[in-house]
Amino acid sequence: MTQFVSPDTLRARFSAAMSAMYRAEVPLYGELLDIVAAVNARTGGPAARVGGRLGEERHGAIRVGTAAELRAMRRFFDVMGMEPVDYYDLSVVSVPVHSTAFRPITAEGMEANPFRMFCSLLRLELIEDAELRDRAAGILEARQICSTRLMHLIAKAEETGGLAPGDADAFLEEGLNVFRWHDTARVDAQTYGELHDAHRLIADVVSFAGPHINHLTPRTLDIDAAQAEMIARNIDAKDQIEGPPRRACPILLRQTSFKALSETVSFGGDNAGAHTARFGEIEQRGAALTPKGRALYDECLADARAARGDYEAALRESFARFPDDLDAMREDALAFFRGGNPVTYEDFLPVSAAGIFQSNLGAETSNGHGEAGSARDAFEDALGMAVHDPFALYRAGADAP
Ligand code: OOG
Ligand code: NI
Repeated sequence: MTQFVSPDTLRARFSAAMSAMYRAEVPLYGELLDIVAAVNARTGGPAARVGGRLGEERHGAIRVGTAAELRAMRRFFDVMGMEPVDYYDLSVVSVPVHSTAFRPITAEGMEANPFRMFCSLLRLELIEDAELRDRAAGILEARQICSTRLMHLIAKAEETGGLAPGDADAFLEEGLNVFRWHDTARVDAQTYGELHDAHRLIADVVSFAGPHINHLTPRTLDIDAAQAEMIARNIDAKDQIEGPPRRACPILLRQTSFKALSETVSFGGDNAGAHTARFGEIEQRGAALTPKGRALYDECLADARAARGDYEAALRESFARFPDDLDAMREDALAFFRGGNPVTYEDFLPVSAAGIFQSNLGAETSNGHGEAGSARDAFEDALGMAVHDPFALYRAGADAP
């Protein structure tokens, strides 16, 4: 019988290889890893009880252009035990994409290796200019983000139930190439400019040979300390941490990032320009909330965002309504628990993701795109399956209430 390399092993090797590649491509990412490792080493208390996975923990993000590309990504990540969880509608903040996150769907899988990939699909229909929209679609149709060899290996894994060691090596090598940075655009400077004027993200997705990884995010146990250290090192960090305020009992997800780098790209010949896409992010994870807890979180956040004046103060004030005590959180059924401890939130937050997108797009995010509305059905059609419901996954791994 053939001995297959397990999906957990493939995922762990892929995550490590991505980290090495991004570290070489974006040295500031390496600096973030150093900061996070130092902060985590000196953070004790209950936050430190996150098991052995922490040093290996990271998520990445990519953006694809077509339904076919999204489906290829779904099949690619499935080989490594990563399935689409949740639907994120970014049009609510005028970003023309919608997204899911590929990740292991069991607590055991997350423990074996917690690598996740946030994956956005461009919504070409949100380009208002019909001529430009058709041109962008044509450019995307003509590219192949996965090599023939990679597609062959994915099909082999699907048909035979896994990959033997030699095939696994080839799969990982070909897979890594999909997410590599290309400093030469596939479009001329004129086209790039038009795409960019429609939306900076459209230029990012359409102009290159593939969906370059745009950030890779390590997990810190104390994001305030890590943020302070970023600032102390003169890293161009966002002013504000996204998500809930600092609490004794962290909930969901808090994130911050350094702003996207301006990088030189070639448009053929000696025609060069600058493109900003790649950045660095860090995150702190807290308890996964029940639907009731999430509704309360959304209310608190909406209140803070509606308030005038100092946002941090408004955030602290509005979240005073959210009990910051594990017993109260359990009694009020606000969070999921397993064996006395909160279950860690493994997913993302649309409003936080929006803040991350926005901070890296500059101030002019909207370019006239209104709120286009959710297109979840279209997304799931493109994906070729329904996304998993995160609440159902947390419930399955938690103690009965
Ligand atoms: C993805 C932004 C979302 C997060 O951590 O919320 C994300 C992107 O910029 O492509 O990664
Ligand atoms: Ni991220």
